[in-house]
Amino acid sequence: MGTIFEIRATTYKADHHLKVEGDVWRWVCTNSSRVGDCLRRRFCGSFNSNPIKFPGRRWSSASAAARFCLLFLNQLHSFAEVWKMAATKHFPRMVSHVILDLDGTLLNTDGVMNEVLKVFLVKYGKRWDNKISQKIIGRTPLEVATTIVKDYSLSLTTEELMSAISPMFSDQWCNIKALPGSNRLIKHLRSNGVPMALASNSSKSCIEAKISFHQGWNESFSVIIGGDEVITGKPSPEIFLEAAKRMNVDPANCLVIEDSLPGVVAGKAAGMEVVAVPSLPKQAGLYSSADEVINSLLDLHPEKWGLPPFEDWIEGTLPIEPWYIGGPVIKGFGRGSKVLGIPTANLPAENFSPILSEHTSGVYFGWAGLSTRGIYKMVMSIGWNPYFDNTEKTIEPWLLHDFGEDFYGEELRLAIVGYIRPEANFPSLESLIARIHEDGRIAEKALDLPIYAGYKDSPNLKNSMLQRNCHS
Ligand code: ADP
Ligand code: RBF
Ligand code: MG
Repeated sequence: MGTIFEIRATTYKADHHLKVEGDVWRWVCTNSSRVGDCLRRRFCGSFNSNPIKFPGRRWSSASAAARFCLLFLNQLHSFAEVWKMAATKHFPRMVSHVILDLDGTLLNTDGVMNEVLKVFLVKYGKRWDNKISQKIIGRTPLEVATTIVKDYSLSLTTEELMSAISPMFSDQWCNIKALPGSNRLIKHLRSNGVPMALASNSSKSCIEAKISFHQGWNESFSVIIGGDEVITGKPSPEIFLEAAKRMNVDPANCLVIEDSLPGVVAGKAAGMEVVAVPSLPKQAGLYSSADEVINSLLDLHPEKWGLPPFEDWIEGTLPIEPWYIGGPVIKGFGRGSKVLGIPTANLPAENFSPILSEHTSGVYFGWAGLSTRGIYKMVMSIGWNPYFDNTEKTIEPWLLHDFGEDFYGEELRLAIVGYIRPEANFPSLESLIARIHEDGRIAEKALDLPIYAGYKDSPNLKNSMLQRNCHS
């Protein structure tokens, strides 16, 4: 079937078309600008519609063209019943306000929580084993305490547990790190004038204490609301509805960002758009009610929700605060990756588990120093390699150089300077390999950019980091 509907939005740089062929609609853009890519992602879907023709027009920028198309589509939506299905399925609603959860979403609270519970339970002759993590994430402090008392058959009341454990947590608040992408997101929304609320099941005073260790956070939120300020915490929508009310905005115009299942359920019940960022690995499947599930805040694309896009991506890469690891090259999984053309020089992950847990899984790149050979470009994955469904989080650095031999036992030092994408699963080994090669090309090219090239000379690549890792 030919084109039955087309919006043409010509900018000075490119031609944008929203084409509808049969019941398939597609965004077509004549160049590969970032806006073009984002539109293409967004305008893919299908629906049934009657033929409508729209005259071509010229626009001053791609985003003006996009706004025009959206406006037009929204109008059409309100007139034509047929659009309903496509619009709810494929058009995320445009929002104006963002409501963020704190623990596990902006803050890496899990590490501290595990540590405190481990120390506490030992006193009662029990061993913390992470098994109940999924049960307590996103719950109110009272619910968490009740679950622990019950699941560990402790001989104390919920109240006694809470009063014993609270000071242990407060002592640790200064040690809670921001999750990757938190500071970037807060700064971005704030500098673009997008109002933000913080809504957490923990008490308002705890929230304030925790965020006091993070510069600029307190003043970035127009509303901060704790679980003690509502009758029922998440999964009840109450806390989000109250946050919207205090921000003076319709709940339908809010985007919730949440790591926990109760939080996602609460956000949807409040009639809001919800992006889930699960804090436990391999849990994405549980979050089907969310409008989108992302791996980390680094993967958030605000423009999908009508918010200003991040502008820090450069040639398919995102610069990050560099971090450094090093150690002797050990045997990996022995999958014969070399045969596939992607040997990965594995490091003993247990030597730096704290630093590894700080960084979300994904594909990163940077520079690699081999003690006796020199410094090379490097691309790597961190995580559970979904294709192989590993049980351990590992680091898989592929040095972009042909050595023609192994170097097991040699000391390898890495400077990780940028991010490329989340880990993914693939339908075939061929498609995984093709994607890894694409990652390699992206890293190879990006590392010549001044923003990344300088780290090649980092002293961390030349001096032994073994000692430092032991202390970190
Ligand atoms: P393993 O299962 O031990 O990781 P691989 O098939 O992934 O085995 O091969 C990795 C080994 O190959 C590294 O430990 C290293 O000794 C060697 N090697 C050779 N060239 C490279 C390269 N360009 N990048 C990483 N490792 C390489
Ligand atoms: N494994 C996956 O399952 N999914 C990925 O998205 C993925 N991306 C990778 C990207 C790079 C740059 C590298 C070097 C490896 C990646 N891997 C990924 C891991 C790959 O499966 C693994 O290194 C080899 O199978 C060797 O164990
Ligand atoms: Mg390997």
